[in-house]
Amino acid sequence: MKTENSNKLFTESIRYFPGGVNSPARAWNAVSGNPVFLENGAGPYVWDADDNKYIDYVLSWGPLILGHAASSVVESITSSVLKGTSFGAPTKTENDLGKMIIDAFPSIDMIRFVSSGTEAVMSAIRLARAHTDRNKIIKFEGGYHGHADSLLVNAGSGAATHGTPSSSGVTYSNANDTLTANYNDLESVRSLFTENKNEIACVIVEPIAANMGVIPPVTGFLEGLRDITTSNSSLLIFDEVVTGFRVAYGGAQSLYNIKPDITCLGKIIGGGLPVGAYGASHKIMQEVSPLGPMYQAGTLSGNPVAMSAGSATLKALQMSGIYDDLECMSQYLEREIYNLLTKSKLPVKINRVGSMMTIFFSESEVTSWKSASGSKTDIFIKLFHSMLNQNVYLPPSPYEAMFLSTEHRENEISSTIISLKTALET
Ligand code: HOZ
Repeated sequence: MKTENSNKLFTESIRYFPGGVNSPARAWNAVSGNPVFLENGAGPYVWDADDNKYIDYVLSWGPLILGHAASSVVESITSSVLKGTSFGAPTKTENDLGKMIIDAFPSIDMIRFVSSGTEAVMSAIRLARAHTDRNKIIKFEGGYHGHADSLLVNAGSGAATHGTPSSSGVTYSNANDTLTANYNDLESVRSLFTENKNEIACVIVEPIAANMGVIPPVTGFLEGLRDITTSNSSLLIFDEVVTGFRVAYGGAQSLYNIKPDITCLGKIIGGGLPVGAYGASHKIMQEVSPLGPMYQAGTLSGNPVAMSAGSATLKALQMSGIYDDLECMSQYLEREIYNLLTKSKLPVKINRVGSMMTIFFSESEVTSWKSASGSKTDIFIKLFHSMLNQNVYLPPSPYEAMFLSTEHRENEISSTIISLKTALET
């Protein structure tokens, strides 16, 4: 594979940006080697600076559920951009997308658009604190909710320990208000509530973990979180930045039939442009400025071009059968990968919900960060590079989700399988 141009660009970019990138996962530290620089995307494919063509299973880390440069999205962006790119004033485009999201999520009566998932989550935490007048929050080990200070906290070794910052620049007082429990372990949540009676503002959870690889909730986990938070007058926040409109039109909450108090969205609702949002009941959203005392603002919030990309994407997703079709293709890919890897005697567990999945090289089931981090990452790294050489672009980390779009058809899946066969033989 030719990589001359990508390498040249990387040599230049490390002079401009820390690690040569504007978001760390792109630097390929988890798989080593230089990242490829992408130039074009169309449907399920991307092309790099050396004109190598790949089947793309990253899809901008999730937003591109319709594939790259979907014509309805491009047309909508184009017609919006011709009318002006930003006003810093209300527009009809916000109403249109806002209504579509509120119709799709029964737990949301009102919504506030922001410009990224990080912003959505950071604001949702502030809202939970404002509403409950409490400071502490619970997150889960291995759960990633963007890079706001209070969420960049590691669990350490016990479920009931106070957090330690997992980034320099995060203060201990900030970390001390963030308690960490174990994903899929209700007992660890209950103990934190017992030890911090009447102090916990909220529990924030990815209802299907997607940032330690894909880890679905075990039966009863989300129901348990709902019960524990309700009985402690604490709020339940679902971070559906990845899962919203991905695993079902109404997100993971419709799939598992649980109503959180606050929902965070991002990725798909921006159709590939920068958008985030948080929404809740009327009662909770009354806290948000200018209605209430919780301040949060942004010049580019509800940007008309981004709103139009989101609306076009959601409109396309309303087409009947789309999620069944995604499920069918994803199931086919999972089955074929599983058969090939087990035939090669590799220890494999594939976690999949709809069109997002992670291949873990592990003997045991992967249900938490502990089991995810115990998987054999060296096998994944080798596979990542072999697949890249066969023109398949997997997420450059063993702890990320691979995504399918509506454009990943039999043709792409069977090419992926052929590539995997070759990768396993070499
Ligand atoms: N936080 C993203 C992965 N879950 C990576 C974002 C990026 O590098 O674009």
